[in-house]
Amino acid sequence: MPNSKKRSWAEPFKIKMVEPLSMTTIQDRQRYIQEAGYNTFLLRSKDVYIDLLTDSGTSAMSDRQWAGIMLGDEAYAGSENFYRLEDSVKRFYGYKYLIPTHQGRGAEHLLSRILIKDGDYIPGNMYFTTTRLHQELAGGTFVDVIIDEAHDPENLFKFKGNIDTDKLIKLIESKGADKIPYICVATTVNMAGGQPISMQNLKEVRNVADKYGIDIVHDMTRVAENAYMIQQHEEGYSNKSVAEIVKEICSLTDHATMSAKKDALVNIGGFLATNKEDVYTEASNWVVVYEGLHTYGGLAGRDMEAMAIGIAESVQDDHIRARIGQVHYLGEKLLSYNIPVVMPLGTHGIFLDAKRILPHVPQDNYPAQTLAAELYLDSGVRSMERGIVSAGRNEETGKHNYPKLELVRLTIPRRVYTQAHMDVVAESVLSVYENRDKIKGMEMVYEPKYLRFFQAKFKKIE
Ligand code: P71
Repeated sequence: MPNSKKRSWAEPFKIKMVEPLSMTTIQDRQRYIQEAGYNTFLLRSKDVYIDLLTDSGTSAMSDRQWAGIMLGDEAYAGSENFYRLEDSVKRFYGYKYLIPTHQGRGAEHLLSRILIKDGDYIPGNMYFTTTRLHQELAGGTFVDVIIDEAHDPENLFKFKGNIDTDKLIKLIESKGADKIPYICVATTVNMAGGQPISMQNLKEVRNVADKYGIDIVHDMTRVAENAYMIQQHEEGYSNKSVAEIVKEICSLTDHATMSAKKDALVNIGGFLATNKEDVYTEASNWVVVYEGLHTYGGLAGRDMEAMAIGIAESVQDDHIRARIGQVHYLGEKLLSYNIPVVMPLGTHGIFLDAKRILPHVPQDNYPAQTLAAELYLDSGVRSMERGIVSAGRNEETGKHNYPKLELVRLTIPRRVYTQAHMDVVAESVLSVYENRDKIKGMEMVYEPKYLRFFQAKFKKIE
């Protein structure tokens, strides 16, 4: 019986242009994945059916954004689009100074280089691969101060992106505040499964930062998604708009790095933003060395225009409700099949718990990497390993880091796929799950030195 009380969410857009998908046979896929060394990063996208590798740079732009592309002011210096972007960043995020960069890691590079000295420690709510590497390359050591619950995929706490302020204070007291250039706060926490931080926790972190005179750097890659979770689940926020909550989050931080390829709905772009003039001055000097002049930072004028418009669209309540609604639709479907996924459901994707799906595969044989390859083999759905391969090696001992979370991420691009695609994905995961006993692990046969997950190659254990 249909339930007349139930009201579904629907996408707040209609589709104006389509891009055909290609289908492959199982024989094709066997060849493609073997040639790719069982690494989904090394597949050609034409050989992928539904691409859930990442939500980064893969979103669909709106007709407004595409129209903005035609308004590119391709001047080397002082492009009109830079000023429009600056205006958007001030209006929606509230930061005073803006330096565009080619993407998020460009901003991470500049900020790490400016703020970190040799021997410093950088506390953060769980590591992110590129963020941590830039901190290390600048001479720092990342320290994970996220709450313990974040490392437990079955824990149902709503704000698993929170920082454990006791851990944070202990670190500051033991190393000395002069060894902590900043606290890194990500909204949401990608590696924990797309988990949000609460406003209350952020305020507590702000208090600690103020007490010790330490800055906060905001990795605001998915800030609108985090704001939506606050609106839905934190007391006192249900009547505030996502846009208001986003602005409040930003107001509690000093500097920001942004990969606009996620929340801000563009295919390329990012920025560094700050409220501090001295950091801005130094960043505008370094940016010309590594990215481009401070009014374009490696981007075309048209890219900055699309970003300025994307930022405004990204904080609309109906957009973000439908975006996270779709992610949760897939999650609920997998849960109804009893497939172990990270709980609570995250905001940018659903994370399969490879440790529980393949308990018979030791972590040294890369369960998540194996599961991602099997999913591709089954249906051509591309996902991403977020486990031991992503975690890399310990700098000193040279041994693998063994993360508690061994996950396969089904990441949903924004405004790209339909509910029917989500059904197909869920059915494919189920089919792999039903055959899980036959799955053995893999061995690594090639390992690059930096960010090894991008290019590592594997072979199956027969
Ligand atoms: C994602 C990505 C893109 C990516 C990066 C590294 C390995 C695999 C995939 C990028 C992020 C991110 C956060 C929280 C900074 C960056 C870097 N995420 N912080 O999830 O999620 O931004 O890619 O624009 O350089 O697939 P960048």
